[in-house]
Amino acid sequence: MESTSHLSFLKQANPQMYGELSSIIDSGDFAQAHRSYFDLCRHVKKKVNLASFEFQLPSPLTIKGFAKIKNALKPELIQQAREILDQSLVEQQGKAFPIEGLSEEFKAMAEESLVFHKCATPHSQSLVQMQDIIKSSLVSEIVEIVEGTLKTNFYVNHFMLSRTFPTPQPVGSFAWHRDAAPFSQVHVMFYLTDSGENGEYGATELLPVGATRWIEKETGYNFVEIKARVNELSDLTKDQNILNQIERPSMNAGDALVFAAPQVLHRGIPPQTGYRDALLLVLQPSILPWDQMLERTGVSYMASRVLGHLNLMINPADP
Ligand SMILES: O=C(O)CCC(=O)C(=O)O
Ligand SMILES: [Fe+2]
Repeated sequence: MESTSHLSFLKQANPQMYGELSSIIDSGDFAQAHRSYFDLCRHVKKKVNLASFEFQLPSPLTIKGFAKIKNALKPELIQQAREILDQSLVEQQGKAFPIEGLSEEFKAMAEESLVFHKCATPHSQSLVQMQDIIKSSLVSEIVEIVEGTLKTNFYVNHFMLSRTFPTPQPVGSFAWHRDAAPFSQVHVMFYLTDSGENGEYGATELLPVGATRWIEKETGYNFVEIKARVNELSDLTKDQNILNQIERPSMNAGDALVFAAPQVLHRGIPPQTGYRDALLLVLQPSILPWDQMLERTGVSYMASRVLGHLNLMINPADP
């Protein structure tokens, strides 16, 4: 724990809160640790940057839970990311990510999802390039939304490069779900291919945060296990006022979808033909700003986090 860079920064910033957080982490209650850690990040930010958030407009993530940012990733970076994906999938021969060490439930999901949803584990030689891509991808519009929502800094917890093919059986993140992750987790999904006007080449559907809460209250559907996920929300409710709120943003390659994954119901839509390529960044609160963190840590540690859905079991102060 001592070696982790932002935890030692925290120690200087607020020894008392650091002490409290350390003992929670040592107790192994990572869910609680994520909450305390988030509080602490906000506390430090507020002290450093007094009242700078007071004048900000409410974030679209707070109001709706998601936002689309156009042209976040430049064409040459899209191409680079897709080349890394191509290469990685060839090397893995369709095996995608390592599933050893996962719980039985995740193993089952991974195996079922792997049939149509391939996740790359980039070669170590590609990691420098990945770092550059990530650095350029977090444009100011995205940074402002995320920082304005969290009211503190964030860091890139991990990235995932994926290629999704047509399937008659959409499962895992292709059925309706909320990610069972720390509440403050934000996902940024860069489309590397076009979705098509109606999502025919692969898309994402989301339900705004208000309607998601309504579903939770009325039906109890929230962080349901993988096998119990529904493919259609109409299986949960016939209320048109809710169902009409489902959105399927039309995405061009380079556009980004920023969303509060634990707070809004969402699902991937597999393509009808061809395949969908995407780069997902999973963000979490941080003491230091994301670019400083990226500079300090690099991206190699992220390779072991391809299945970041396990984040509740990861020390929030790591790296
Ligand atoms: O593949 C998609 O469009 C959805 C991704 C997703 O569920 C997530 O990033 O949490
Ligand atoms: Fe998700």
